[in-house]
Amino acid sequence: MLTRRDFLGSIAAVGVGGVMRPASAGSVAHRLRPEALSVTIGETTQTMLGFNGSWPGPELRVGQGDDVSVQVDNRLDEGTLVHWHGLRLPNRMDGVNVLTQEVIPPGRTFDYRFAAKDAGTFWYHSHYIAFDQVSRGLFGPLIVEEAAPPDVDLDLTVQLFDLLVDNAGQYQEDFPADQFTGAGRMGNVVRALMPARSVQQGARLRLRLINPSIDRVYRVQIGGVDGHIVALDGMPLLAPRAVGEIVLAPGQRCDVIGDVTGDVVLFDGGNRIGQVSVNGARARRNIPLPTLRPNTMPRPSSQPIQATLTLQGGAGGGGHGGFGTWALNDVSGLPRSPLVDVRRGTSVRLRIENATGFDHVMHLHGHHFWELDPTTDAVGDYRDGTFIRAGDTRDILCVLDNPGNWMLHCHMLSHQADGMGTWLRVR
Ligand SMILES: [Cu+2]
Repeated sequence: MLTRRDFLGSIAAVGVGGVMRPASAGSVAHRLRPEALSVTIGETTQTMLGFNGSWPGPELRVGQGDDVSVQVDNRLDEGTLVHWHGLRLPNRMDGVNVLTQEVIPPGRTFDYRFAAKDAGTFWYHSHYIAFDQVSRGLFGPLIVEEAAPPDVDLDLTVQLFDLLVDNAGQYQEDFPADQFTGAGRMGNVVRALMPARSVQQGARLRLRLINPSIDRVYRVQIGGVDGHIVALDGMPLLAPRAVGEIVLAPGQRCDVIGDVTGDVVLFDGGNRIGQVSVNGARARRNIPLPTLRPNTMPRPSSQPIQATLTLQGGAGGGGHGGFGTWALNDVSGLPRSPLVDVRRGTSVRLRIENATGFDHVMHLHGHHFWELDPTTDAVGDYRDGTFIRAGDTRDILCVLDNPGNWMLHCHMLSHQADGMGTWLRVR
């Protein structure tokens, strides 16, 4: 996390006129060094995982259209790799072992290179033994700035994270079997991790909420901000939406822009999990809240091919053909054949039936998709993760326009670890 000094520095850099970016696309090089590090949680110091000496990893910022290169230098004593969550990038840069690359062994590096096509709020994380490595801290925000960012005083990234600690306050290293069979591993320390401590009353604020928790679904309420939701999963909404209770499942993001009316307090299900206090005041802007310009979206066919995915298993669930606790279409883990195998540009309408007694969030790599309204069939939000409650069915529409082998899995990482993953092939 940023230190207080870093935070003050970032305020100075943001200034009144917003973040300055070069007018034309450039190239940005970052390095990420996954490593074990000491983290103080409450009263105790313990060994966790992070990047570049930071827990969680540092916030990477690039500009839309930039050619991005990130060298990952694995200093862990185990393998790892990095997935760029929500980015529409070349398949070989997607950071998924078996499907797109080999695990980066200890002491070795891998160069990720991609163009930052979409502006928005994204994040990066380990995709190897992810339930464990992400739970220990191998994640961080990836912000792609608009060429002309909205005029705000503070652009604040908030990571909603939970940790499971024992009675002595130590991070619980082992994952008992029951953490894989139900709603997942729920931490008992729940925090909104954010670099800012204070903000001026009347300031215009952009909040970028990210849920990197391995299993927890947040029900976020925000006090002290008069604003609206401008983006979900990095993609601007066509029309901004009122901020009520924001349901944020693992992997999902939400951007809010608003004016500060008092201490900014974040709640999860009524419990206070973070605060940015008011310090000083400025006159509120007398211009309307900004919205965001949509990223380029593909055009779906009116006659998509149809496919069905049934989510199965879990404690108390019915039988299925897979070997794990969870299964997708009777297979646990990646099946030999993809769920769909299509030519580039094919539109697919996928019906996802949650036949389990638990909620899930299905995340597709390399693409976004539209959630379809269950009653009117109208095209809804353009996302990379869809939250499906126990017993519900969700139809999504996707233009598979990015060639490669792409994972589709539950982003509750305990579920993924025990069977909930499949893949799509785009030729
Ligand atoms: Cu799940």
